[in-house]
Amino acid sequence: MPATNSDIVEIFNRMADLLEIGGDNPFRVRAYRTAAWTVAALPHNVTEMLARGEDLRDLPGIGKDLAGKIAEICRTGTLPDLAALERRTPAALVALMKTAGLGPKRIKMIYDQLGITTVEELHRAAAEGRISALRGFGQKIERQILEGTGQPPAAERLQLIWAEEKAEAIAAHLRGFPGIDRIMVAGSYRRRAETVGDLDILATCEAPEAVMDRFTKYGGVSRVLARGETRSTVIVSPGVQVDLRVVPAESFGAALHYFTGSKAHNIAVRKLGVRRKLKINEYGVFRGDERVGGRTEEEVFGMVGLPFIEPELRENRGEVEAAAAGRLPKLIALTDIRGDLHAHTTATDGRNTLEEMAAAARERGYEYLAITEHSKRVSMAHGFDAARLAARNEEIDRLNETFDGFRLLKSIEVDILRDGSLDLPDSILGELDLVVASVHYQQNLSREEQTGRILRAMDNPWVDIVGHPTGRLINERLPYEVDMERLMAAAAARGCCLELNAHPDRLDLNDVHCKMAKDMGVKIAISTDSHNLGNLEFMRFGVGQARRGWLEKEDVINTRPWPEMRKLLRRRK
Ligand code: DGT
Ligand code: CA
Ligand code: CA
Ligand code: ZN
Repeated sequence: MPATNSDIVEIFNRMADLLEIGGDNPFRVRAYRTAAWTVAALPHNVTEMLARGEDLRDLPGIGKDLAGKIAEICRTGTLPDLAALERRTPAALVALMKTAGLGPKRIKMIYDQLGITTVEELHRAAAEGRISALRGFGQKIERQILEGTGQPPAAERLQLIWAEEKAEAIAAHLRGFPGIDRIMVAGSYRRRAETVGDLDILATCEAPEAVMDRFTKYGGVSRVLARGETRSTVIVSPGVQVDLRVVPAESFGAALHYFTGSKAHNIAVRKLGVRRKLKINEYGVFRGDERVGGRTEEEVFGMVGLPFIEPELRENRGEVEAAAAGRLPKLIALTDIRGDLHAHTTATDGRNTLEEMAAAARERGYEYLAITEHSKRVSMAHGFDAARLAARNEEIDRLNETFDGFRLLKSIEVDILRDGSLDLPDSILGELDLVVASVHYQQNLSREEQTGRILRAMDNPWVDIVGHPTGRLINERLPYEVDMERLMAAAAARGCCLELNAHPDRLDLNDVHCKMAKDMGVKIAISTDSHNLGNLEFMRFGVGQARRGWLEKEDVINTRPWPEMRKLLRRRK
């Protein structure tokens, strides 16, 4: 069974967690995390790289030992070291770490000193004040446990990037099969939801039997749950369910509409049908017993008097009404993007040099790329002080001389300090092309404090964009407490933009916030937060999220050529 990159990432992260809980050497722990990060950011499938004879030791942070382990995972799908570690660690602790939002170090202490192994026990201990009594644990963590344990996602959903890797691999496996007509991945995946519960694939073909055979024999399948003539369900590692349904060509549009969902959207469309005495289901559109449509989705929409509604909008958040009124947004497309406004290089915590990042951006056809290194407060990332920033600016000026139709923008991702002041003086920020300001530390302030902090940062006239405005990490960290309504009202009043961070771990702003920004007149920058040149690809996730948030080309600043975008920046107003 060929391993995917996500398998490797998962195994390495799990190794790191378990080693950390076990109190292992921190360097070894970090080595696994770094390797997981490296693999996660690779634009290519590792199994294929190995098949081409590439040496994994050329990758950053991967030595002989880890390269051997990756090869082993690719060969067998598992790692014996992990199985051994799992036998030594209470499984409940690992689960606890995920649900409680605490790191492995703290979990280990809680386990060692209080013997806690379940979320319920943790909650009880926090309520009884036994957590804050531990050395190194404050009231804040106790409060966080009490407020947080109800919230984190119970069943972990697959992030869109990994769902995409699985979906595309399976679809390609099926497409290559003779007799297959059409393959479409429907469900939340087609709606570009930030996480996906399971994959729903539809096919039309001549010989359903043979296709089911092909599907259940796909190399990544770890279990076949059901195998029927027109429907099969399998599990592919790591525990992702995939449904394949074969439907007749005359039902394809109806089935595609039905299985793309969302359920709430389907219900709203079906209601319109009822008014016209039409029955709409996954087999077609019917008047009495007569099929009157369903070959295409356009036909389904058309029968109820609607134009085609893009999948990303199908959440029953007003799209049916907007479609009926002829007021659907003309959604932004990936090809509208002219540049990227958030990127790091080797000068701080990125993996590629300034020159390499510029070359990759130009190769994508971009007209500009903003280089936004961290500022000095983010010491872990070797953030810039004023002197290093000045030297970098000169370097950018020199490089820009050599480009035609492309420019690097002089920028910084300046840290918003605890009190809302910025990590670099105004005189320095004023010299740049644009400034992104982000919160990185003290993410657990009260709602009042956190909102006040970001509002104060926005008072600074040199802040053009607020980066990853809620700080959430999907499946990992909840957003910080912040009054988004006040933040957006302030952004609108000041002409400050908000970022839609396109990194698949972040997607921050989320879809609902994007729509809110549009409605409140706040402009958005869609940026990848690239830490290597492969990350520039993440733009597609940002655009997907933007489309879910009803954004049009005009709502997003980096759809404009630099001279025009520049005029939109707050510093030019
Ligand atoms: P997921 O998998 O949790 O990320 O979300 P979806 O939207 O892919 O949901 P899923 O896989 O349960 O079902 C796929 C689609 O099938 C769903 O979006 C709408 C449709 N569907 C499922 N159950 C029902 C239902 O009871 N009524 C209607 N109208 N549609 C349904
Ligand atoms: Ca699904
Ligand atoms: Ca499903
Ligand atoms: Zn960044």
